[in-house]
Amino acid sequence: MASQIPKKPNQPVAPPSIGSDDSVVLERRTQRVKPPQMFQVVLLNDDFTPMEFVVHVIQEYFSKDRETATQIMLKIHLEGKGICGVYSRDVATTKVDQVTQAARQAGHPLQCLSEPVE
Ligand code: TYC
Repeated sequence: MASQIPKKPNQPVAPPSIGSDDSVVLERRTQRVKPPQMFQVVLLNDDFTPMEFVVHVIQEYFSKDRETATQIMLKIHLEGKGICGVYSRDVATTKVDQVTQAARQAGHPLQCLSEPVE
């Protein structure tokens, strides 16, 4: 027989227990699993990395179209830093490593880091 208590999506239910009159008791539990911490990947401005290289990096590694990538690059250039994307910890770490390696290989000092989203 189907559960008698309406269940919100993903709302956990305790294992059924048997009441004193042999009835089956389903106890609703509040959600215990909190969503994972997310990390924003940030590029920092510098005086040496060419604008075109930064636009290319934002397109390639953060899947932005050219116009969006250009807007993000200009924001970094004017404000000192800018968020390129928000990811799980592992994906953010991989993005930082890939961008840093691409920049060093091309001889640019571009700084990329990840930080927890509040
Ligand atoms: N400031 C750089 C220049 O004038 C461009 C730049 C933009 C560099 C963004 C890094 O994250 C950066 N060539």
